[in-house]
Amino acid sequence: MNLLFRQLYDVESGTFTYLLADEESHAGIIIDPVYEQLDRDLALIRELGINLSYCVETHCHADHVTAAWLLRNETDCRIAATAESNIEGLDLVLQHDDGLDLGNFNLQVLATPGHTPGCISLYLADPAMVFTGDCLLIRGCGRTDFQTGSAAELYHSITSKLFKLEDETIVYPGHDYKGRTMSTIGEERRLNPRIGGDANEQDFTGFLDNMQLPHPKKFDTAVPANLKMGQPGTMPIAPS
Ligand SMILES: N[C@@H](CCC(=O)N[C@@H](CS)C(=O)NCC(=O)O)C(=O)O
Ligand SMILES: [Fe+2]
Repeated sequence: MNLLFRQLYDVESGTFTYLLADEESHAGIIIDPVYEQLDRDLALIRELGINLSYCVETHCHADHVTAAWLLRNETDCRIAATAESNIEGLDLVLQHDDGLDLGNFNLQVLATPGHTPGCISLYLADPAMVFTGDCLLIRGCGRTDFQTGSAAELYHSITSKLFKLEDETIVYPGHDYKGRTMSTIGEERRLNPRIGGDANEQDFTGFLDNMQLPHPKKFDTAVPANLKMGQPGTMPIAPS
């Protein structure tokens, strides 16, 4: 029982896309595909003989447009996300504790709101790995200053859900802006400067509420397009 696993990267937005499949049944899942990377991802899916069952959006992205709609057009995948993501036209509405069946493997949905109210993480018990979207990043976390984010909610998602996983669980985030690719729950619990070590809720929310970051460059294009699963024609300006 082998897991086929690929971590893919979009340089422009710093976004990770993950492709997983059960080598026996060929059932696969893609997590957070990027519009401009459709050809790359589709070629890989076809080369590896993956039957794509699911395309999961960890949340409604604010910084890039999803390739979900385009991928559904080309494969048998069902587009899945939470109701709280407000994404319209989903094939599958996910809730905390739902399981996504990949033959010999099962990914568990963890509701991890905070960056947005509809954010989820996906947990695989064996081999232990968690896809944290924009909840927990490597030595960081998702921002909470738009899309009705909440620093307090994010604190509780990380401490009461993600940090309850085994130390050895590998963390695969939705983004990294410094070239890092993975971490572990134990490492982040110890070393994450915002929420690890001795940091308490007040430290965490105080930091996030005062970050004053500029909005993502594609914010105005990405959010409306992603609310419609990245269907072409739904962006005010087509992605370049
Ligand atoms: N400079 C990036 C900003 C990206 C950004 O704000 N990313 C969000 C995720 S959608 C985030 O939470 N970033 C956390 C951080 O920068 O610490 C862009 O323009 O796209
Ligand atoms: Fe995000």
